[in-house]
Amino acid sequence: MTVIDTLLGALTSGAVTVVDLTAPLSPTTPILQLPPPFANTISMSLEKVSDFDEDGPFWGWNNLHTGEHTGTHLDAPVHWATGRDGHSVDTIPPARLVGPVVVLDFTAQVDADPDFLLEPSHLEAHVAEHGPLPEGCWLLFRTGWSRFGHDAAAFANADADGPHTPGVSVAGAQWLAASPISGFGVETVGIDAGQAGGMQPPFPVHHHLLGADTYGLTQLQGLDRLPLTGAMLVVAPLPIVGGTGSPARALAIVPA
Ligand code: 23J
Ligand code: MN
Repeated sequence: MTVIDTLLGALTSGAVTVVDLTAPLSPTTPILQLPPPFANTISMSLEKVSDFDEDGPFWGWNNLHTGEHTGTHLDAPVHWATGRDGHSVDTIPPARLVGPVVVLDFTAQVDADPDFLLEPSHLEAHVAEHGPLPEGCWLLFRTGWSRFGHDAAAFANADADGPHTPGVSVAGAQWLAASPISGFGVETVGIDAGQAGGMQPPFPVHHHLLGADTYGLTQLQGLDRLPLTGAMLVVAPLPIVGGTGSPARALAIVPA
């Protein structure tokens, strides 16, 4: 029995299950809306090429129109000024896209304060309780925010000051960039907090993590179906040559 035989046997027997953490990708998938003067990406859409009609009597297919950073997506280092000499999404080593999962559950704190920020003290408390973050893990920030994913206004939670969604402080981002994680995953539209444009540096999670060859993963759902430790993540972005990111499937392998 190889280790793969053991895993496949566990999948067949139900001893492990596959949990899809990916949000549905459609024209109503929420996308980031940066304020003027910044430009924004397009929403996802399908353009019909044929639908079992005169343009293709036995087949249906579409052209796909989308931004790179739409829905559940991976942020590659070249997305940010600090990582622009680093990996684009096609050159990320595949082994970095598979790893152990560590879930940080801050659902209660975010329910009380949508602008909640993860601080080094929260991360240190996690380590004190559960041990050090394993090399190459994917740290997933569970906030409950995915429950707003069907409603773009609720998901953005914006007022005159901009969006109010949870994230990470500047010091927290520095802490994560110095940790051995492969990536940081969130339930929100981006890896930074809604108010992160006003931080110093702006968007500190993008700044520090992408500058440290650590990847971002957004708009996850179903994190409540994961144990805090013990699951494995497989992230599959498209190998867009030179791409700054890609819509991705995120699958967790979870012990039953
Ligand atoms: C560009 C500028 C700011 C942000 C973002 C993109 C994202 O969230 C993203 O999807 O990478 S905050
Ligand atoms: Mn992105």
